[in-house]
Amino acid sequence: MPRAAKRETGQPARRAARASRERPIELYYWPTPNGWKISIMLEECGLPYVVRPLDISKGEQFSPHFLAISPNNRMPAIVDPAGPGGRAISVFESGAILQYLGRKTGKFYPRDERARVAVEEWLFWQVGGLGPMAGQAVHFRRYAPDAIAYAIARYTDEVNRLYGVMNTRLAGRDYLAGRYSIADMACVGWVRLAQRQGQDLGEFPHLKRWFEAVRARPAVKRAFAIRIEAASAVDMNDPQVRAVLFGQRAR
Ligand SMILES: N[C@@H](CCC(=O)N[C@@H](CS)C(=O)NCC(=O)O)C(=O)O
Repeated sequence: MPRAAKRETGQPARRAARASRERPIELYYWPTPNGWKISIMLEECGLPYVVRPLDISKGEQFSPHFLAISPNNRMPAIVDPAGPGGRAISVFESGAILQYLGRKTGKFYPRDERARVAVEEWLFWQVGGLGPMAGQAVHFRRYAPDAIAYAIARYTDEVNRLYGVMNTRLAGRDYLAGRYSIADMACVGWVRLAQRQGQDLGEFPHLKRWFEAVRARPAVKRAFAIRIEAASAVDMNDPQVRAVLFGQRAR
């Protein structure tokens, strides 16, 4: 769980760290691949934070308080009391949160333009591709009321293609953007659930090696170890849970 902030170098970072020590970042969180991205980054940076569990199975994502922070009714979201100018800021969308924390701390999100472009390519690749496709694969494989063969094949195949892309990318380098970065943090939680997406990591040796290396990191272990008891008890076959999560339309 949250650890004390480490001392940063440079004036703004030191000021931010001092302010952060006083008031932790609030992380609106539920244990899913999107939530893990941010708990991993907070742990990697040693930023103090508090977990605000957001029970998406009960519809807490639709509360006015949360919608003011995250108008898309999705977690993760953060509130940083020591935002720009020393004033609080809220951030939603996991990619935007990772970039914000990377800029705030100067960690895992390089300033050098070429290195930054590489990180952003793989970060956006995850947010626009791997995440949505893996999410649909899991939905049609596990949660759809009928087993629709076409939908299952379409999303399982697409995730398989994406795993292949990562595998090829990782053949010549340790991490997606060369050095360990927010791009790896964005992807690791999805690869953790490969089996549910109908994927066998045995097919992807470079991806498997990367996955083992990332998940062995102490910060990643701590992030994955955060337990939310209520989440373990959610029954995805419960009609009330399904009514909250599935079939959402504009409100
Ligand atoms: N693009 C969003 C996706 C976040 C997302 O899909 N979160 C899911 C859980 S993994 C959620 O909050 N679902 C609530 C709902 O479906 O109402 C991000 O990257 O932050």
